[in-house]
Amino acid sequence: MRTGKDPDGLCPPWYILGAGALGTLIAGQLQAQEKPFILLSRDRADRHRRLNLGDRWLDLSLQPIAELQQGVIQGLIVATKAGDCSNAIAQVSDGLAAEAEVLVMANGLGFEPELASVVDSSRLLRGVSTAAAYRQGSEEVITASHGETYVGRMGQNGNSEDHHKPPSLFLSSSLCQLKTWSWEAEIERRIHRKFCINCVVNPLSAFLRCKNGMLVEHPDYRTQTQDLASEVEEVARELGLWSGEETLMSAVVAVCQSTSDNLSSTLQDVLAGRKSELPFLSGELHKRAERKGIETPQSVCLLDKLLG
Ligand code: KPL
Repeated sequence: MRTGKDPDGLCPPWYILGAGALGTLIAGQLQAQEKPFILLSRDRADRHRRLNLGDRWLDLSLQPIAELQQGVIQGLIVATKAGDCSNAIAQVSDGLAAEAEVLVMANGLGFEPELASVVDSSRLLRGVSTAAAYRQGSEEVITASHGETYVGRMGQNGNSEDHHKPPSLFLSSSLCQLKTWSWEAEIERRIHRKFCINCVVNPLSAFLRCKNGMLVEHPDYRTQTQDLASEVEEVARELGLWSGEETLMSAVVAVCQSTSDNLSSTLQDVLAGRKSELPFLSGELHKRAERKGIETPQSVCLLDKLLG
């Protein structure tokens, strides 16, 4: 079942693993621009998503993983949480063609070693997106912002030259053609930047149970956002994750304003009683800081309150 059209019939579909908010939004972006895709579901009974694009609804069909044929996947987009990527990829490993490209969209850092055990680094791509969407009930996804999505290669086996290899023809004729998507040779820098922003927005919005915009609009919340951003920025500069003149707070303000109606992915997880990505955000920041003898009291306090 190919759910996106392909007028030329030339491009193989991208298979999307993880039919949550981001996976469904990516499927919608592909469908809106007539690029072929297949949105996968883990559960045979889970067959349908409705995506609100602001001005219209899109109906999307899901294909159960159990119905995947061997070796059909040329391109896989993994839109699961950081801690679930490796298991999710392992579940479709029979479906992956030998040369398949695997694009991992997860937020956070610290899950890369586990990923390396299921995907060869030469086929691994990383994506960073400022797109935002949230789920409404079990089938509906509401787009809060189409944002910008960047895709690139991490250096392989410590070889920093590898990330300068250009995108494959498949990638440049499909995902890189989407309006809000682009190729990024320096993807690691973008991953670090998003990590720092998520280390502020995600735990705090989950703790305060507020939409992203409130973090900078509500005076008391803005003070707490500023305090946490100062802590994260100081550590991130020491760890080489944040550089340049821009303050983390100004980047956080920009993201909160452009996704003001969104519930952060961590708040969505907390409200739904799901495991969140916090161990790969504030948890990972704290781990790295601790190794350097730096304290992160606000992040640790939020982790204690949110993870118990
Ligand atoms: O990445 C996000 C998330 O919620 O995980 C942001 C950009 C903060 C959007 O909500």
